[in-house]
Amino acid sequence: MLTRAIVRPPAPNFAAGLSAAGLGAPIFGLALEQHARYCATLERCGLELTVLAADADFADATFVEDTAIVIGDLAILSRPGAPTRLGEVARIAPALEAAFERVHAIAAPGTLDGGDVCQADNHFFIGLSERTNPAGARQLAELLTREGFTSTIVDLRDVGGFLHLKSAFTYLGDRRIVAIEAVATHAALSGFEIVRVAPGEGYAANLLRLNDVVVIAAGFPRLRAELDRLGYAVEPLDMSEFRKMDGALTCLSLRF
Ligand code: CIR
Repeated sequence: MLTRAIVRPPAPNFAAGLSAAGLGAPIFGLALEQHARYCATLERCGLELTVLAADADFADATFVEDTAIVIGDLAILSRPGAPTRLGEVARIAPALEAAFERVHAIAAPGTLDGGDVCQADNHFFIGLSERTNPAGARQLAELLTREGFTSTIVDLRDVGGFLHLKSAFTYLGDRRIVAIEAVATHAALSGFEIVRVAPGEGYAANLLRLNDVVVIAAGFPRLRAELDRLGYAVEPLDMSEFRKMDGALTCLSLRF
C-alpha cells in the first residue's frame, strides 16, 4: 500500500531541461496545470504529498523519480548520469532524510537514474542506459541483495528510442508488465505476463499503479481498452507538456 509521495512542480525555466523528444517547447502554464492534476490524482489514490519548492537551478528537477530509489524505510540517493542533473540529489536529500530512517547513496564512478529502476514486488529490474552505467547498476544490485531483494540488470542500450528502462516497461502489478513491442520478448521479463503496448502507443508503457488505480497517459485508446478489459480502474492524465521534455508519469514522483 502506497501512502506517501514526494513531488516538485516544474520551475519557469522547465523548457531549458534536457530533451530529445523533438515535440517543441513545453507551455509552462499548461505544465503547471498538468502537474497540479497529477498531484490531485495521487491524493485521490490515498497518497499524502510532500510538495517541494520548484527549483529553477535545475530545469529537470520536476522529474524527482530520477534522484532516488525508495523502498520501505530505505532511500537510496541516485547519481544521475546527466551532468546537469547531478546537483538535484543534494536538493532532495533533506526531504528524503526527513522521511526515511535509512539513507544510502550510489557513489562515483557509478551513475544511476531512478527512471532506470523498476520494482516488481520483491524483484527489481535495473536498466543500463545512457544515464545508468554498469558500476551504478552493480552498486544498486548489491544493496538490494543485502536488503533481501532480487534484481536483474537489463541492458537495453541497443534497443534505443527511449531514455530510461521505465520508458520501455513498467510493472502493472499482479505479475503483469506493460511493455513496448521492442522489449516484450526480452528474456529478463520471462516469468511475467506481458501486456504489449500497441505500435504508436509506446509512450503509454510508462504507467503508474497507485494502490487500486492504474494511471495512464491520456490519448492511448488501445492500452486503455486492454486495461479496462483486464478489469483495472484506469485514470488517464494529460502528460503532453512533460512528454515534450522526455518525461512520463512515473518520473514526476517518488512513491512509498
Ligand atoms: C531528462 O532528460 O533527464 C529529463 N528531461 C527527463 C527525465 C525523465 N525521467 C524519467 O523518465 N524518470
